[in-house]
Amino acid sequence: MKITAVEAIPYTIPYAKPLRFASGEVYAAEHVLVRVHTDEGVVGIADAPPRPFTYGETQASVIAAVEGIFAPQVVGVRLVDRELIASRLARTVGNPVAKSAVDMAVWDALGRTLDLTVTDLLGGYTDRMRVSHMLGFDEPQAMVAEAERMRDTYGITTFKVKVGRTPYRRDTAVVRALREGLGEDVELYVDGNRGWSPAESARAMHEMADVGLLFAEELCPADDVLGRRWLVRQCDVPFIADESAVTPADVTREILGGSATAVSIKTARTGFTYSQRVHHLAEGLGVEVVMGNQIDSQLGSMCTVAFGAAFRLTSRRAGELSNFLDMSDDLLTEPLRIVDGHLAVRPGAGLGVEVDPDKLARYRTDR
Ligand code: MUC
Ligand code: MG
Repeated sequence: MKITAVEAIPYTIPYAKPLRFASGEVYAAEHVLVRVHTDEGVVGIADAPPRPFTYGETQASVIAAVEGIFAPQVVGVRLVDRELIASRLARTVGNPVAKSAVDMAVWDALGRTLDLTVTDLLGGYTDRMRVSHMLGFDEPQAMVAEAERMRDTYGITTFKVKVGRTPYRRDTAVVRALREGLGEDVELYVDGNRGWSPAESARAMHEMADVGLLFAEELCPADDVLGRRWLVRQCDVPFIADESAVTPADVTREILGGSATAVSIKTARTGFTYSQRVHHLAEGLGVEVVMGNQIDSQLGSMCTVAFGAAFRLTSRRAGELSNFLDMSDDLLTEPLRIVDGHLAVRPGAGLGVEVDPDKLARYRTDR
């Protein structure tokens, strides 16, 4: 089970409904499909969704890092030597999305080789996750209508609301409209993508005190250290670190420094190997975890659910697993299905999903 080659294939699929939030907007999935080949003819797959505004990576930089730096370091290594692979990838700073795709494709190839699901390899706790849907910037009535459609069509009852606009009342009005429109039975939380100052965040949270929020995520810049600690101390819901806690070391600093009280795990940026470390750290520190979405494709969402279902802590809360619904198409042979508000792990080996060669030929941009 030795790695013989690693491919990085760029593709572009437009979004039917673009996602807008405080730090950027996404009109098309300009991602990179990573394939890890072995000497037994097994091919592991994973998706790399570059997010320039969050990590500085682009489609071109992901391809350059995978082909130029990471592939030569992992070719010849056995699939089971995941810690060796992780330590080689860690020689290069940054490039979290490129590294994670290589890491997850290795786990997928290992699962296919051993005829086990990735969830079973990781921890095997359960076989599905509850789904949380992310609502991007729009007018209040449009966001309420989208949430109602998600609830009525897919049974989703947890919503993450993008906030962080100025004036902040634009967003608090949306959150209030969602609570009034959807009632007390839905779970609502907010994500500011660093858009507000600590003081604006505090005022907005104060104004929403009666709305019954589940969490608040990354409302202000993490680098405003004292301001963020001041904000987190007065928050009466867990404060999730997302962009500010990309590595296990970041998580340690944020939590012990009092500038976050919960963690978002995104497999797109910590793969499976480092997501395990973040999970174990969060469990040891006793903080809540949400499986986040990096505006993932179906393959990326499959990675999130495969990891989230593996542990009790990560499957406890609804995971952000539905952004792919806004894409105009996808690469997989069998589309993911959200049923009764849940997304299930695929029973087959590895991630249990296959890329459709015709779709890949249609959307790849390298030939
Ligand atoms: C999120 O949780 O912030 C937006 C930017 C990004 O990197 O992920 C998304 C969702
Ligand atoms: Mg976030």
